[in-house]
Amino acid sequence: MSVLERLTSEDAIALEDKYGAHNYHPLPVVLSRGEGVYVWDVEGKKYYDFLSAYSAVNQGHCHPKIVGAMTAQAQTLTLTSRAFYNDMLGRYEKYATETFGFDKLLPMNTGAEAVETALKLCRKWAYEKKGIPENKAKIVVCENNFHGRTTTIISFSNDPIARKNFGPYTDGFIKIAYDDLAALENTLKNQENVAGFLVEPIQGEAGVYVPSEGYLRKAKALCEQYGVLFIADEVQTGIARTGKLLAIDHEEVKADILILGKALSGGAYPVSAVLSDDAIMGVIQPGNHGSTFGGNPIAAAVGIAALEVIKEEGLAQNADELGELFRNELNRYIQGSDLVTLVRGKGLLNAIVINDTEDSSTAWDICMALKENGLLAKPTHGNIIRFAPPLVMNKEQLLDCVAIITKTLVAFE
Ligand code: IF1
Repeated sequence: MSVLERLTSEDAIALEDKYGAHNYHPLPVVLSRGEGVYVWDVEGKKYYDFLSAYSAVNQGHCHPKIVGAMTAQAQTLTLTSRAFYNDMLGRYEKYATETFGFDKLLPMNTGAEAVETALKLCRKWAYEKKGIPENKAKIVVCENNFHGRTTTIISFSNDPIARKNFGPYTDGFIKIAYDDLAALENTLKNQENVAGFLVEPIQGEAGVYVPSEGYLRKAKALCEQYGVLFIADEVQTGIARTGKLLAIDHEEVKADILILGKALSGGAYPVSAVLSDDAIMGVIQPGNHGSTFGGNPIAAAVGIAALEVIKEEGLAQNADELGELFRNELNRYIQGSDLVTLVRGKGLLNAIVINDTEDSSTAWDICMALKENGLLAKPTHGNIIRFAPPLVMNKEQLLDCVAIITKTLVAFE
């Protein structure tokens, strides 16, 4: 078989099964094309994408402006490393820091790399600015967090599947309950050497847990009170997904360290970033941190285009309006349902909770039926299905998706 020979779904799945590590259990659909809110499988069946690659494709699949910027740059200069300057990085850094309101940006590639960068930055600031004794810094994190898959990040995960048999683990993290201000205040008051608080503004993987109104604002105030850095992981919730440019914008909170990824590139290329002001980012000196691809010209060109699309197409506003419509429509369905107990979310980051046990296959079975009915979604944990379409969706398409979802759910009632 030639590498580019047309494959059936079955062939493609068999190839991955034989030659690929089994680190995922994908829904049995093999995609070969994407455009806007749609994807097609190798047999040509069309689907609504209701996952958006976990909120990386907020601008829609293969957005012409983003793809255009990427292909133009790819034919000009792809990678210089940071041993030399390039003519795209500074432009991107200026545009992105002005967009999010920070002095400086440290460019990386994946979300986990950006989270690791933020942890290193927080610790270095703690030793050199706050005066915490070296190697004593602690960073507060939340139970049921998801921040990536590196050894340090899974060291503070409580998901046994993500964590077990990857030890020994990195020290220096304190876990507290999410959306619990008393737990945060007690920790900041009683624990020595706390350097930062790392938090997802909405816990995505845990099942789209939206914290209580005011949690983020009061958490930031507690961090200020105790001289601790508020570190917002907006890899999944950022870039207009929740109806504002950032999820913390709903509470007018400015992070001390902001972590971005995924839709920072519209899903076209790995682009992530850590943003902070000079008083914090200034502790990073040449040789302290870096990456071969971090800040490469293609990433810079794609990052600019991806952010311009968000602004030019008013995608935050659209996510806000369509998210409201989606939850209202699903809530109407839930009134008469024994199967679905709850819909929750913000903007176009939503989830439904299925009235079954965590280890039941119901959520998976519903996603398989949704696939047959032309909509792709995947359970997060057990009995929770995340719904996160591209933010370029229009009202007619959303209502079409609501019809598909409710028609599918009815068959399981
Ligand atoms: C997988 C989850 C979502 C993230 C937040 C950092 C990262 C992620 C808030 C790391 C990445 C991805 C990773 C992917 C599936 C997906 C995911 F299910 F894993 F948890 F979205 F919820 N912070 N999330 O959500 O970014 O290094 O992946 O670029 O690993 O299975 P990354």
